[in-house]
Amino acid sequence: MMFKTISKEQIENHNKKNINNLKKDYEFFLKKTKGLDININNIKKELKNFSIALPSWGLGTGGTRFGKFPIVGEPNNIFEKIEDCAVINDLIGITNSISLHFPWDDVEDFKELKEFTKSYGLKFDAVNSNTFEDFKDYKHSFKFGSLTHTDKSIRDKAIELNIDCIKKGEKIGSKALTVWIPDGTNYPGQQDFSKSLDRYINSMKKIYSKLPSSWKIFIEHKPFEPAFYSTVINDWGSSYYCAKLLGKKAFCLIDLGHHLPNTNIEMIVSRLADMKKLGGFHFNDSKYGDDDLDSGSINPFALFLIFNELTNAKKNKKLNSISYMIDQSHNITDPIESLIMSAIEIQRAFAKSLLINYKILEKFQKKNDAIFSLNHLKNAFNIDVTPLLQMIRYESGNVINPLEFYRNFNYRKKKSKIRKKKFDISATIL
Ligand SMILES: [Mn+2]
Repeated sequence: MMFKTISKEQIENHNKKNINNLKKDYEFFLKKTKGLDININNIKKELKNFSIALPSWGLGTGGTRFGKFPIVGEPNNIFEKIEDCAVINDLIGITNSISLHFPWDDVEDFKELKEFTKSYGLKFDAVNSNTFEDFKDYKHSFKFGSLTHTDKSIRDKAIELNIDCIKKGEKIGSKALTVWIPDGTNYPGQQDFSKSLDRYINSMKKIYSKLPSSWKIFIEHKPFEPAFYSTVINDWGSSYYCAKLLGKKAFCLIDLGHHLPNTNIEMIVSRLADMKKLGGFHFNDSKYGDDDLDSGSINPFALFLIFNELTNAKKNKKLNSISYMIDQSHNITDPIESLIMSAIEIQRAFAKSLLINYKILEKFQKKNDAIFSLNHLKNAFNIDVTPLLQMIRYESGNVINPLEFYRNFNYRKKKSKIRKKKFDISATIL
């Protein structure tokens, strides 16, 4: 933590006011977990090593196809977004990396960007390629697809764009490229499913051949939107097939919202972990589809079940190193507040999974005791780990109550005096 915007003193003052209450709550938490046969210091260590990357595109107010509602003091460029990321990380301490999206986050001087980011104690996670829209200077169009386009010259443009992302990523110290393509069809018969997939694989092979040896490539699947009849990489099966064909550096990325309602995502997590092809996550939550709602805001139990699979796979030595990233759109909130809450919700689900005793669970499973198996999971899920997470933040020099601190800090108001106004219409103060 570099504490450039928030001073250490401000954090200490906040913590001084809250530490006595926290100590009482933490005592209670320790009492509650006493009978669980867990090592709290090991759990703390695991939680302190856990980090989640923030999405650069989640720092500005998002929007829907219906419009955007700006707020005062919102960031105008990637440098200002990094300032905002640093505020989040200074408060919660578990988000020290940022995932960029190109060409959205293009800058003239990547060295300057890297240095600037480092000066805030932050680094870069996977870079993302955007082949889902056309930009002004394009002489081609991705309207009918990118890596799978029927026209080779357009496929070449999409390949080039992805290779360009790798080059930019190398300049900023990134180690992975996430590829999500919008390619697919809106009408039956519009494309040949099989030929589209062949074109995807051939295009991806060309990108893969340009990956530096220490890099990974993540394949992100999605069943619909903007193509509403079919997508080329529609599910984890297609994603796994392509990752397997490409080679050792290719992995599958699970975006929670990229599944049809009620899909058993935790089971997909387990399968991909077993197959050694689970590479990363885009966390968010959804009620209907790719809603990009805040992580854990709709179904925290489902999030917990995902971490149950991850923790179990790790215990069984089946888990690769995973890139944890957030992918959300914040339409009516201050993105900083949404991201603080979301990162903590993800950390919370992970923490609860660490309270599961897999030896006990296995005993119930062997006896086919459905109720006590479920009850064992529910017990872990129902324990309030808030004091544990607060204590970790306190011990790491972060803030006991980050949302409360941030509200009182008046960050947006302060920034509105420095940052130039992006919109003519009056922006709201949250
Ligand atoms: Mn995503």
